[in-house]
Amino acid sequence: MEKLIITAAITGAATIPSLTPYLPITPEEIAQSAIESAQAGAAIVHIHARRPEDGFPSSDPKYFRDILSIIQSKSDVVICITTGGSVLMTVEERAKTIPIFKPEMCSFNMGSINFALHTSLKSITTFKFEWEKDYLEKSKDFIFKNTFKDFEYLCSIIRETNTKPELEIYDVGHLYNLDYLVQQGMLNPPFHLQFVMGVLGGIRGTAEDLTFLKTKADCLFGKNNYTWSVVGVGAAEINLSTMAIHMGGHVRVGLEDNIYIKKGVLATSNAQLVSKIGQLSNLLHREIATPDDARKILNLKGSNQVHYDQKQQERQI
Ligand code: KMH
Ligand code: ZN
Repeated sequence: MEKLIITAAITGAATIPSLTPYLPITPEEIAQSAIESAQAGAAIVHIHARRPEDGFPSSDPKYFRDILSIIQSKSDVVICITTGGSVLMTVEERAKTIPIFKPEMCSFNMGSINFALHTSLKSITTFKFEWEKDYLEKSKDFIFKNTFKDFEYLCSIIRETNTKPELEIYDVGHLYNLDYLVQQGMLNPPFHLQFVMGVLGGIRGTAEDLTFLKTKADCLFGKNNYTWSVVGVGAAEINLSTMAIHMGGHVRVGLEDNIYIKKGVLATSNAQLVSKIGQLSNLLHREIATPDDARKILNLKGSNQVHYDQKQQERQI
């Protein structure tokens, strides 16, 4: 079996600071957590940014520049920048970092869904920041918009920057959306699919759901035309990760998707979640991929192009 690629999703936009004191917020904290995750075995880090003063999800390139420059001064980990941002941002805002930083990978959300976070409200009694309560309450009415027009826009960006998309599949219809883009010649194999399971609004994180998505992807694209990874949002994380390790898929973990190391116990870092997957993989006799292994497995443009031109970036910011 191929080596296991572990992706660490460091901070995201769905986890709010009041849920855990261990959520990295400032660019320095996000970068440090990414570096520690890489040391613990992550080959890829999935990066969002937040406003340092209150943790509100941000698309501001100046924060991304700080995060990336710290990570890249200390680690050769593969960088995957979000184009999902937060559900409150437009697609233009969400994707504006990609032409600037030209990362090896970026997320590419394969369809619109409800993305409800309000269920977290019941576990919080006091909020650290003013925006948080409203953000969770309003999520009852959020639609995470990813239309065919948005796909066209993102396809043009990834083509120009030669960035490999991590195709986020939240439900089975998203595989059919991808199939349509393939038929139109807008995306070409080999694909990297990320099955995001357990969002309230998307497919659940059960064993049957994962085998169903995998079977559908095999039928539509052919087993050898794609690699895949799984994100189990919340409690589904460890079970789905175990399945993916066993089935030849890859795994994403991190405080963006799940804040617990075991039932009722908060993870104290992203690295702790990554280490747990490393141990699991060891028990299941699967080797862990280094960043360079991941570059080969995913056919990425390579580390020599990652180190971006600082001057060019500053001009664009
Ligand atoms: N937070 C995940 C459920 C993105 O950044 O493009 C989805 C995600 C989307 O990672
Ligand atoms: Zn994300």
